Amino acid sequence: MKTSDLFVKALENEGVKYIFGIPGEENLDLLNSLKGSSIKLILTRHEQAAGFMAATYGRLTGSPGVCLATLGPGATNLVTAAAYAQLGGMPMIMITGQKPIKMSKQGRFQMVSAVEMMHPLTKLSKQVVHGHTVTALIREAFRLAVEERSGAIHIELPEDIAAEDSDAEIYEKRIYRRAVADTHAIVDAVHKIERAKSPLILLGAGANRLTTRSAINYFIDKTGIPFFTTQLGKGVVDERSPLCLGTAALSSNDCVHTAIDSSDLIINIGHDIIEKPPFFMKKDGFEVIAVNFLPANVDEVYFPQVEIIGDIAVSVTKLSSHIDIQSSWDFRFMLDIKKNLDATIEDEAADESFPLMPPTLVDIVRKVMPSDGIVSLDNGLYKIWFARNYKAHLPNTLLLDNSLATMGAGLSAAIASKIVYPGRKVLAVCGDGGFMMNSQELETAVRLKLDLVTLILNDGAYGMIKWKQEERGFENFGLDFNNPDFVMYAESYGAFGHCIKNTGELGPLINECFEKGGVHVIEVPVDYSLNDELMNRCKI
Ligand SMILES: Cc1ncc(C[n+]2csc(CCOP(=O)(O)OP(=O)(O)O)c2C)c(N)n1
Repeated sequence: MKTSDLFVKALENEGVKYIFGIPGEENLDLLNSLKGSSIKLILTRHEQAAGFMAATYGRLTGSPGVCLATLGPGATNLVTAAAYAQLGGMPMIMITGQKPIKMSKQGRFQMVSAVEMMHPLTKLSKQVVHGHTVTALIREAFRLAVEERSGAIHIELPEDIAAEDSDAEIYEKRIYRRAVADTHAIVDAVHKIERAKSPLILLGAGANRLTTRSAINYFIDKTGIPFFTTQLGKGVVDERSPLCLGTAALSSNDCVHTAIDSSDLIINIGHDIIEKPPFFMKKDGFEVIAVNFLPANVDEVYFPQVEIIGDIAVSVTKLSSHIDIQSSWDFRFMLDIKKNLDATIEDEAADESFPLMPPTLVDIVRKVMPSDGIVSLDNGLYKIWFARNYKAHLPNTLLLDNSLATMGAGLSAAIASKIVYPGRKVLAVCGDGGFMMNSQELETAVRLKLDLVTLILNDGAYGMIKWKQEERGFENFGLDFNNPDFVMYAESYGAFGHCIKNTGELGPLINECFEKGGVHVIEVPVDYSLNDELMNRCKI
C-alpha cells in the first residue's frame, strides 16, 4: 500500500475524526489519501489556529487532536500551538511535510529542521524515514500523547516517503492502565489530613480527567472538606457547591488567599507548577500533600511534604476509603470568607454602568449560558475576572489557558468546541487585542456553518499590560491601538455583527444570537479603569 494511504488508515485506526490544518505541496499525497477516508479535513486560515483547534479537541475529548501543515513556514506557524498543547497537557499530534529525503529537489528552499525545532516543545518529534516504520510510529505517537502528562507530538512525513509503497501492518489500539500509588504514601497522607485543623482541597488541571472527577466528588461529599481550584481545575466539581471557596485567579493577595492562609494543610489534587501558582508555600506555613500522576517539581515556592504519585482517581478513592471524618476539623473561618466573597461578587455584578465593568460582564455571561454551555476565553485582563467570578457547573465549560497563556487562541478553541459538541452553546470571549491575532478564523466558522457567538471586549488597548504598567507605577505608554469597525468586519466575513450601546442590551442580545444561529460577533465596550479598586474590594 502507498505509505500515505497506510498513514491515513493508521490514523483512522486510532479513531481520528478530524484533521485541522493547511496542506502544502509536500502534503499532497497525504491529502489525496485523506480524500477517500472517514477523516474530515477542517481547513483553517492559519496553521496556528489549526494547532489551537487540535489541542482543544484533545483537551475536550482526552484523545489526541490532529493538525497538519507543510514544511518550513507551515511548520514554524505551529510553534505557538505546540507550546500551548505541551504546557497545557493537551494531547495533540502535529503532522508536517518535508521535501524528499532521498534526493534533493529544490536545494534547501523552504527547509528548516522542523524536527529539531519541535524538540523542546513536544514529547516526541520524529521524521518518518521509511514507509515500513510509519504504523509503529503512529501507534507510539498516540500512546505517548495521552500518557500523563499528556502533550504534543510532531511527526514529519517527507514527500518521497509518503509516495513510496509500504508493507507495514497496523498496530492494534490499546488502552494502558496507569501505575498506582504506594500504600505507605496514602497512609501518611490520611494521618496528616486527620490530624490537621483546617485541611483544604485544591483542584488543579490533572484533576480534570473523566474517572478522576467522580472520585473527587465522592471524596468531597464524604469528608465535607472545602475546596478551591486553579484556573485549569474549574468545573471539576460544581462551583455552586457550598464547599467551593472559589478560584485562585492570582497567585497571592486575592480574596481566596485569606482562606488558603487560614489552612494548615492543602491537599493538592492535580496541580503542577506549569500552571500559574495558586499560592506560594513558605517555610513554617501550611503543609501540602501532592496527589498527582507524576512526582512534583520542587522549587522555592512549592515543596510538598507528602506525595501520592500514581493514577489520581485510584489515589483519591483510596484516600476516601481510609479517611475518618474528624470532629476537630474547623472550617468556620473559610466558609465565612466564602460568604463574604459570594456577597461581594453579587454586589459588584449589580453595577449597570456603561462601558461594562468586568464583574457585570461575567455575571451576564453566566446567566445566559446553560450549565453545559462552553465559554472559551482568549487571554487578557478579563480572564482573571472570569476565573474568579464565573462559577463553572461542569468540567471544561470555561476554557482558559493558564499555562502558556497565549493570546489568539480563544476563537479557535471555541470553533473546536462547537465541532466536538454541536448541540451545546459555545461563546468565545476575546479582548480586542487577542481577537485580532486570529480573527481570520471567522471565515472558517462561517464556512463550516457553525452556530457561534463571539464577544470582543473593546478597550482600545492591551488592557492587561496597561493594568500591570499602572500597578508597577509606570506612566501610561505604548499600549493603546485603534480597532477596525468590528460590525463591518464581521459582516465582511458573512457573519452577523453587533455593537451594544448599553449594559442591559448584552444578555438579551446573546440569547437572540444563539436563537438565530450562525456566526455572531458582538462588540462590547469595557471599562477597566477601576480594576484595582474592584479587585481589592472583596479582600478581608
Ligand atoms: C501571543 C501573546 N503575546 C503577548 C502576550 C502578553 N499579553 C498578555 S495579555 C495582553 C494584552 C491582551 O489584550 P486584549 O486581548 O486586548 O485584552 P485586554 O487585556 O485588553 O482585556 C498581552 C499583550 C501574550 N500573553 N500572548
